[in-house]
Amino acid sequence: MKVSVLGLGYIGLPTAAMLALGGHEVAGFDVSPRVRAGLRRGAEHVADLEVRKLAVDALATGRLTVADAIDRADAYIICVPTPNAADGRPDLTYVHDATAAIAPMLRKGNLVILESTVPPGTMDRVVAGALRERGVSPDDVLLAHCPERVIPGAIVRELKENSRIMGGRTPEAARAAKDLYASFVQADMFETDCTTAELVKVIENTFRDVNIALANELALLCEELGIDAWEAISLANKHPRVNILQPGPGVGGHCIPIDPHFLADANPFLTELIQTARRVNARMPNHVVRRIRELVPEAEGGTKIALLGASYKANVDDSRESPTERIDELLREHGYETAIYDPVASGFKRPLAPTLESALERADALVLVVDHDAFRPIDPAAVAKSMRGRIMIDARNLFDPVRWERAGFEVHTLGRRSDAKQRPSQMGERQKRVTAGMS
Ligand code: SAJ
Repeated sequence: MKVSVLGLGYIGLPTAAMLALGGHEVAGFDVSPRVRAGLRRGAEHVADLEVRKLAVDALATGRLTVADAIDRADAYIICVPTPNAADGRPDLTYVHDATAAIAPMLRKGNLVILESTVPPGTMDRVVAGALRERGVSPDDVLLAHCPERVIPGAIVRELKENSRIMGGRTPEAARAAKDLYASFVQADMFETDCTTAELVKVIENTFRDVNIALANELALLCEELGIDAWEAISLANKHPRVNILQPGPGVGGHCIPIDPHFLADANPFLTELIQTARRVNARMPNHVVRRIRELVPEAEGGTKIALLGASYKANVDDSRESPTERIDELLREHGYETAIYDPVASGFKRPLAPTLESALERADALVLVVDHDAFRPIDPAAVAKSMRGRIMIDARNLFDPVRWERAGFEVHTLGRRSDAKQRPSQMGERQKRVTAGMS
């Protein structure tokens, strides 16, 4: 089959490569000349080395080509971003424009697949709508929504091994999409309608956001109660039907903090739990900063905090919506000097420290924000030599507290505080009344 893939980002590129390796003739197009040029130079701009190798292998077959314009094909796959606009509502401009761009090329019976995550109803309103605007009847083509499910960090494996939801505007469209993806998906592919597929994708990420919010709320509560949240959650997870995720300094990335808004936006009155979870997670950077301020009160100036990690999660380079960005912003608003070290991240809004030592120099406290594997071997004795202060705050429970204490550090971990009973309660009067009313 001749396939055109629009958008060669973290989903479009590996999908195009998989299809080419599976025997299809694939023309990949991206609006960014930088991306097209990078691909032609051996995908050197791709940080994920497995994806880079997959792309290089596919290009070597000659069946994957990088196109400077959208070409006619039998099937079109749209993999473009769906960010949140400034008003917090989903921005579907890229989806609309990509559909409008292929409209003049479409012939009867062509397959058009949208992979991007979108609010329920988008296939009907935006995709079919854009075709109608360009004089193409959506009934003349096969429209399907096949939302991506891969997790950054394991994209190549998950593309093959994860089951998929194939949402067709008609059953024929779902089947056609399934036949195309059968060239690389080794797991089940479930056929449904477009709108259900749209909802399912957003439910998946919302489930994760709500689960992490529970972990974060428990971490805050455990800090109040003087209980170790990490131990408590891991013991609760010994129950065969409990699986709580991990607390942390916030929920970042371009999916989980955004997709729940697609549901909340559909009906703000029926999505209280979803919105609360979003608020709990969005406030975690403030909590981390509150703990830093308790431990290292900002002096007249010159109080320096070293932050470890800038990407949105462990072992990925992507820094979009990274909790570090908010923590750094808040610290600087409070007058702290900050330095951020991350050997993995790219595209962070501020310049990063070139070395760990330069970030630690004169630092009064060290805060671990991202649990990269590259941070595990850090030697606390060497850190102590570079720093001015002896405070280490671990927001991911990565470091061994005993080792750090032995090196002379005062260790603090998110979700755990040994001084809970001695310090005045953090609960405000209103919170106390609410709690009293509950008992
Ligand atoms: N996080 C925690 N605690 C946890 C797990 C994650 O605080 O226990 C934080 C991470 O540090 C990160 C954020 O949540 O800041 C999101 O990371 P993630 O690993 O949970 O998810 P993503 O955004 O990398 O990928 C998700 C995946 N969705 C689900 O697992 C339901 C992936 O399968 C999707 O394809 C992807 O979103 C997407 O593109 O939609």
